[in-house]
Amino acid sequence: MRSEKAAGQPQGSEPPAFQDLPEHYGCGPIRFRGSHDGLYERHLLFDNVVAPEDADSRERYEAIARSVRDVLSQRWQLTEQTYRRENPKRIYYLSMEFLIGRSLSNNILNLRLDPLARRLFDQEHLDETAILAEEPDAGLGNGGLGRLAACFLDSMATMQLPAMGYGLRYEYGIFKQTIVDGWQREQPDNWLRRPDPWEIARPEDAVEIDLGCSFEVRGGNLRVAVGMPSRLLGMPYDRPIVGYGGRTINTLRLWAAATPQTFDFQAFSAGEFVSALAQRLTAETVTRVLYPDDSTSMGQGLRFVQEYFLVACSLADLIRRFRATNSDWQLLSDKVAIQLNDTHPSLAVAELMRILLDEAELAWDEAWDITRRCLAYTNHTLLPEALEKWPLRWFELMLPRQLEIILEIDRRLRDEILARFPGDQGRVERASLIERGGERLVRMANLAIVGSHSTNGVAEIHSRLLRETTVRDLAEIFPGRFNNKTNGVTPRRWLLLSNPPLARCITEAVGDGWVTDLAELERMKPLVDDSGFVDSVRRAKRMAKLGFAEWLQASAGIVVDPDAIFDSQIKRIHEYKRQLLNALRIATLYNRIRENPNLDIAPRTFFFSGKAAPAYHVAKLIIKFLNNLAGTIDADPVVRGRLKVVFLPDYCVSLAERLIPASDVSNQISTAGYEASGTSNMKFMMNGALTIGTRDGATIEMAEAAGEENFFLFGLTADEVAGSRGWYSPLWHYDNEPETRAVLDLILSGHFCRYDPDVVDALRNILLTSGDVFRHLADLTSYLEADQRLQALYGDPSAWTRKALLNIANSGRFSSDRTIGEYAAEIWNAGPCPPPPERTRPR
Ligand code: 26Q
Repeated sequence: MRSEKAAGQPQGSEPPAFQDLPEHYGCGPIRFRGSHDGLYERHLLFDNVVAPEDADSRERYEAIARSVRDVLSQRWQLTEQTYRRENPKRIYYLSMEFLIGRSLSNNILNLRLDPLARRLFDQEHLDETAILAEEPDAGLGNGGLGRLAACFLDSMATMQLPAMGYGLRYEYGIFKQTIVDGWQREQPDNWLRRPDPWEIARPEDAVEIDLGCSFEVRGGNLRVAVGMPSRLLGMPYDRPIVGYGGRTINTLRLWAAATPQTFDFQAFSAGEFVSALAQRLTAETVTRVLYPDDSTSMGQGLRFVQEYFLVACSLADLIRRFRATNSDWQLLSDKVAIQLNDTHPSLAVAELMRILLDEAELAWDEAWDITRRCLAYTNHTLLPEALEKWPLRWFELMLPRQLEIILEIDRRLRDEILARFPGDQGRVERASLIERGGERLVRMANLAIVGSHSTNGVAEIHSRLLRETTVRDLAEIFPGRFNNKTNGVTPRRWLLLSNPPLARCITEAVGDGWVTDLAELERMKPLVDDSGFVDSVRRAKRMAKLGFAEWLQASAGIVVDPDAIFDSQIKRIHEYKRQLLNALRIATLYNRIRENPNLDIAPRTFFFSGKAAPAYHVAKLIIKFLNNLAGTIDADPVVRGRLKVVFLPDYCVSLAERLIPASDVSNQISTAGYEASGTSNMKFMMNGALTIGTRDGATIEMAEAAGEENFFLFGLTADEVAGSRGWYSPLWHYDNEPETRAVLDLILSGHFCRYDPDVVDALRNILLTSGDVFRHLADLTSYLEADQRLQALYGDPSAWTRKALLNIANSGRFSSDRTIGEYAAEIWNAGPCPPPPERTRPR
């Protein structure tokens, strides 16, 4: 035995291996209880120095997470080794947001370690729910765009694509929302307070970034110090992205900003200890916090620096990787595909040109050709106020070389347009990268379109409107660049992980192929009339509802009736998403019951959840109104027990994972033409909720897939909304529709807002006086009609479940695997690069 040899080790021979240390080293033999491999106890003991029986649930979470990481680390580095050896075309997904949520249960699931984890939880009598809840959500995003990036990473790893995500390691993610007296309050999300077992710092891969100016903090604000060039250090932190099956493990690399010189020694010796350190604080400010806005972009200098920092670090890193195995710059576009998640990283056009011109010393035409072949851009919004435009002055101060390049791109673009459309100066101005008039602005969408080979929207209607309205001139100049990639969501997190009862029921019926090929759900179709199967789907929904109700009571003390229809609208609070229209519907139902207490109406619980951008006053007011509505209904003895409104604070990925499986009804009711795609709509669909919604975003394609007869569509179309712009009047609806008038009279009488007359004034203004920009009143009547049909159907449980089942069976197209397959084939021209299948043992 090696340990015997070690114990009797004669001096001068080989020292014992660590695991062979004899008892007299002071600790006695190390023993681990249980029949598993003991990783968990080892981590508790050696990382936290705590006995398993004394550990608290946070320590347990860390030990389990580290054990899971142990299991994946070998495959993780094997994946990277394979990419280095095979040198395939790599995909880089650049995004200012990755809304990851929790990782432990997802990684266990994707590694197929769930049976092992189950045994550990059982043997050690661990409280699984409490332990999983110790992991903070990684909330590095605002909403749809950030969550889409996270779903894409899951799909790319599952499909064994050689892909990598690049983002920022914000110290503070999306703020925590609390509700005080009905109003939203924001609290900082200090998610990294405790060590995060999923991140690995890679100081050896740090990069240095040059800026044309310095920054100082004055009076709490970041200010530019002109004419003082500075450097930032980009410190990478890697997170594993486990593909389903655990064969491919890709990397999400997040950059943290730091000062390159750990100390300014000269200042230090001159007695400037404090200011030397203070400068370091300034550098770290750059990645301190995620901007909590998802619809306006104006006026934030620090955001501009954040965007450049992401671009500069990521490009430096991927170019270094390219150069390690390739000497010919001409090969760059054969080896690198860079996807820009919205315009936020679109400075990549100028930065890549700078690298190719100044570092690779290529000629302009060569550099331009390579840049365009490498880059592709995804647009996520048509809202004009959300289109990024940065003051040209900021470029002068911070990025003078990049500005020079942008102006040269613009000069050539103008020449090209004039050559093709002689005399059309209007078109030149509209398509230009520079907006003139007032202060000169750089139009980031135009930069991204002109400097890339592909521009895509995220649903058919959105891609069409993008081409026909938002950037029409550029679409006419470069028609071949424009394409659609309808969004999708990962069925691993959004069905297999979040809804075990339904996932089991589906697998029992059609096998488990759907997990990696969601189109397989279609095989459920022949079973729609099989009453046994329909019953099992109904029971699965019931279990999810019971589970949610239990959790809600335990965690928030809120009691809901699982026999009620669970009717949800969960998303950012925004006027165009029309939470107010939902409130008008609920207030109308309330009115109907009060006027006719014997009304036969199915009990319903309406769930709202979502955050408002802290500076978006109207959105915050909508939250207040929803809470007042909830309170008034709860206090009304006639309506209480029949209708209930619940506003769930602090919407996040983990809350969505709980509520979506439990929901019967999904509200997707944006003003048509405004929601680019939506993605929660898809999650609801695959979890067997029925959708009541407008013809907007991907909801249109979902209804097409499920059959309109299995959907509750209502309201104006996007073309009708656009066409009504000249003549629409909310007053017409108030004057001519008795229920519309009644509900407005009730709301404007202050019935729900007795102590908040300001809220009433604001609602009057939004819905009537200011012209009801988002057409709430135009769609209210048809919303109520669709709602009536939906209620009637609920009275027939097997007809309801039949429709739910057809929705699930037709949701296969909305897997992010399908979306990523299209990006890979049609934009990136890249394919899988699987690591060798056998387990390799450490040498
Ligand atoms: C820009 C500049 C400065 C500060 C913030 C921003 C910013 C940040 C986030 C602007 C927009 C966003 C996020 C947008 C977003 O989430 N859009 C949603 O993207 C989803 C995925 O494609 C779609 O499904 C939704 O329809 C779309 O609203």
